[in-house]
Amino acid sequence: MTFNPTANLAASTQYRGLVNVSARDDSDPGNAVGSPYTWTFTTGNVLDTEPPTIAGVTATPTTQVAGSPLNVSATVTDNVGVGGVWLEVQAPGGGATNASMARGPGDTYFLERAYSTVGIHQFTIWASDTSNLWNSAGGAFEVTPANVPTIEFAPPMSVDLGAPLNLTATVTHSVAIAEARLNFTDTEGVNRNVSMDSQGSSYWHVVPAQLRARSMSVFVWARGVDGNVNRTPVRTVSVQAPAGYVVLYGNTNSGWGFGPDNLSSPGPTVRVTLGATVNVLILSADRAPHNFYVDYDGDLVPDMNEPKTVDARDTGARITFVADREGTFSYRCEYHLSVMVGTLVVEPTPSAAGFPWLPVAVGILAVLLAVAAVVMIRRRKGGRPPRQD
Ligand SMILES: [Cu+2]
Repeated sequence: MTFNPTANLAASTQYRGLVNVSARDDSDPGNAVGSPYTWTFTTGNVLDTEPPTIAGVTATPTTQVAGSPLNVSATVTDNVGVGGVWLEVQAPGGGATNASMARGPGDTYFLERAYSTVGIHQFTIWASDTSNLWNSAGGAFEVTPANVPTIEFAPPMSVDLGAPLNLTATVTHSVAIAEARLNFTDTEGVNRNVSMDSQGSSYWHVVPAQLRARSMSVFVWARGVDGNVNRTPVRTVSVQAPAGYVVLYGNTNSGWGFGPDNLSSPGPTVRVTLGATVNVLILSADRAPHNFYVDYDGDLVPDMNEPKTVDARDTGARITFVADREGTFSYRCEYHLSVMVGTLVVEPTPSAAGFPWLPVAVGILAVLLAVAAVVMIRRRKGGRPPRQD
């Protein structure tokens, strides 16, 4: 009996053959088989020469924003058996990763992960079979910059001592902004992270007035409703005394001082010259209300003609006045008259003090007149025609 399968049998597989009683022998009309005949056989371990087949190579999506998941998959089959499947990815600008792909439905293999490097990524799927025969197939995908909020933030280079600082930013995104925060380290070294107020795409936060002439560091952070976040670089804002101002710090119990750490009672003596324009900035070192006035007449009451600031508390208070009378006076805080007191000395100007402006001026005038007279005499002599008589 000859047995001819209509298709190739698989290797290393047991098969069962069956001849039933309808079978006849070669005679005419043919003798039936006495009883059914069954046998089994196992195919041999043939030499595998076919590597795996890789089809349906797909990157999903083909363009993905940085940091979001991207799936690479393919259908891998083999005439005997698939040994393993790997994904090798070349990052733009160099560097490669190689990782095993997992078995999915049917004959699919996949690897899902996020890529951070922006640009075209070339990849190769490597597949081996159980006979260690290899095949590969290539593809590519693109990673684009993450879709994150845009933050425009340009804080000023400096802010005055005692002045609040309104920091503003414009924050936009392809989807709505969920939150924008201001992170700042104040001049005391305290770091704060506060939610910014907003209207439309405008965001702001008012940083309290600072008492120390130091730098603050600030940056803005924003998050979209899609969860994507962005932040600005750290910027520096220096806190400075306003130009031309005498800065006085006041404290209920310690008096006055030129700095927050050197307060005394009586406070420091302020010296100005007669006729000078005097600019004073006072800062409340204890955040209690204080003011500053010059008690010209010494009656312990700020009078109409005496320079006086509004109250300084969370922000500083300023005043500009002309030192229009010579003498030694007290400056005070009207709420803490005895502790918060100091001396203002209005000194005579150098001219009034001794330099002999009047004699010198008269002398210079006399010299000028003399020179002018000589010049005129010479011109008259030179300009006259020679006499003919
Ligand atoms: Cu006071």
